Amino acid sequence: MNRPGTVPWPDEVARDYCAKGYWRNRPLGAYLWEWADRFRSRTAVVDGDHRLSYRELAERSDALAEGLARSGVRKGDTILVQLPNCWEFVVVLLACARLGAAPVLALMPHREHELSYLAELAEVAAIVVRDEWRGYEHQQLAATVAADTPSAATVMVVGDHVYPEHVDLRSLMRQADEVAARKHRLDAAPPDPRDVLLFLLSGGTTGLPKVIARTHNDYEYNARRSGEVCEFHADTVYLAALPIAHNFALGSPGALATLMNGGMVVLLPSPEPRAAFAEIEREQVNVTSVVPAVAQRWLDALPSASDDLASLQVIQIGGSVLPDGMVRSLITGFDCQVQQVFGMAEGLLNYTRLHDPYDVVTETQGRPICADDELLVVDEQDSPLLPGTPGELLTRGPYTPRGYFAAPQHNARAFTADGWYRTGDIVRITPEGNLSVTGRVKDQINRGGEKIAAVELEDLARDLLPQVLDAAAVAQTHAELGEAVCMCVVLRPGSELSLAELQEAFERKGVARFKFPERLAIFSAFPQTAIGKIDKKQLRLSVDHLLDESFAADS
Ligand code: OOB
Repeated sequence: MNRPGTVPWPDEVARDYCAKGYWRNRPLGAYLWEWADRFRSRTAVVDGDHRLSYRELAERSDALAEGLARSGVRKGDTILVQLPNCWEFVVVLLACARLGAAPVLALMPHREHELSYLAELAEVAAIVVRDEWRGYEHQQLAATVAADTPSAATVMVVGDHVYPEHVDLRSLMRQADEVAARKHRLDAAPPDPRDVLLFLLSGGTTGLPKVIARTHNDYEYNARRSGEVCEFHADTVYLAALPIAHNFALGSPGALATLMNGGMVVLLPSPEPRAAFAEIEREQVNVTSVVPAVAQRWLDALPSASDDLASLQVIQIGGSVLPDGMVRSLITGFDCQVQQVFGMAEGLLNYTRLHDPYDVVTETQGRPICADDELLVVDEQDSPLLPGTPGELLTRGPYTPRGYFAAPQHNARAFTADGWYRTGDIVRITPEGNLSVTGRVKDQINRGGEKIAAVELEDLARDLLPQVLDAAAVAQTHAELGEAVCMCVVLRPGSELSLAELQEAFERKGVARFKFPERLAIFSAFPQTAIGKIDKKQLRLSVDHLLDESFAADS
């Protein structure tokens, strides 16, 4: 079964992935009761003082699956989900998997601009949100988005203050009786394992975030194989401090591989070091994943921390380029092993292995998880380069879909005719087969691991501010985040613009805050390349140079 808008793997390739055992042709929900029967009263999920055993997780997920169905959500439907790291997130995800409804995993900072676009693109049947989060009324936001969505989505809310016209999601999870009969009913109508399990968001390089349809088959393999490579087991205690709506903490190996192995998932709503360290001690966490910006905050907080962090055995780090020496600092600072991870929501995952030599762990971003992950390093004309030469990485494989959801025009550029995904990353492959990420060709800003398409910001600046003649968003080197957004503009003659005005315009439009430009640079004209395009390399250099000068002036 193929949903409209998805791009399936060719039949013969799919058959090969099944024959090789990568794809097991079972929906993810089919595993839920297997876990429950094997791991029973062991704790599956910890969220503050709330603990769910494996059995409770299965019972609640089934209850919610039927509750969703009673509220009008059907197999094959799509749901927009915007939840922080909380136990309800896990139940919603598994309930959707049982029912065969696919969640689009939005991030907490997303606002009307992003959510309306996603709701319309995916024609969602429901929108699941928290009532309120960090002082922001998500329930109100969801109501606004639902009212604008042609598919007339039902709003479903997790929280204590659910409006009467909305569905109280927690109450749907609370049907304790009828466990066996309900299980039987859901088992009798399983979703097709080739159908979409969930939709992940890509930072993308054009317009708003692209949506990636991950199937039951491919994402189950993504998590299972990652768990094997990272040696997850029944005593794994995984701290999800990064958003689990993101592929890294969700399934690479993340929360899902922990559950597959009978371990315990500890959820935290933020990676803030004090809370994270306290939780590591309290729950005896032994593995976690961070992006470099978070790792730096943890390293900075370490000298003044009094928590006992001895349980922590492995820190996985990835999502953006690491500053020199960071892996070494983590190994010594936390007295633990480090794994570098170079992954993407589009699929391909690379890890350094726990038994790799020190140099491989500190200097490379590891190697793929599957023998059938195909890698090609090419030049600007798509010609393969000699081994060891840096170039753009193209990839295909059993968990790298062949196209973005409902984006045929973009797919024509982002994928080759024979299905290779253009990662936009510049890599070098060592003789031992490890990858080293040396740069990128995609026009993106990687703000502490959050990817932002430059074009999206440029379109916003031009559309929202009449005084902007031309706009170019570039990454500006940032001490903590690695990169931050700098908006370069050329203004109409005689007009003015301040950073505050620019940010206010973004705020009014309902753009996620992490995309707000943190710096404004006004140019009389942009530098151009030989073929007349804006020379972003040059712009980036001049922006960083301006910054250096202002630092010099300050000191
Ligand atoms: C992860 O996924 P996404 O989809 O947010 O971002 C993917 C992109 C990559 O194409 C690359 O540009 C960058 O993020 N990236 C890295 C990196 N890991 C990701 N750049 C340099 N070094 C690394 N180690 O970011 C993601 C997904 C699953 C696991 C880990 C990260």
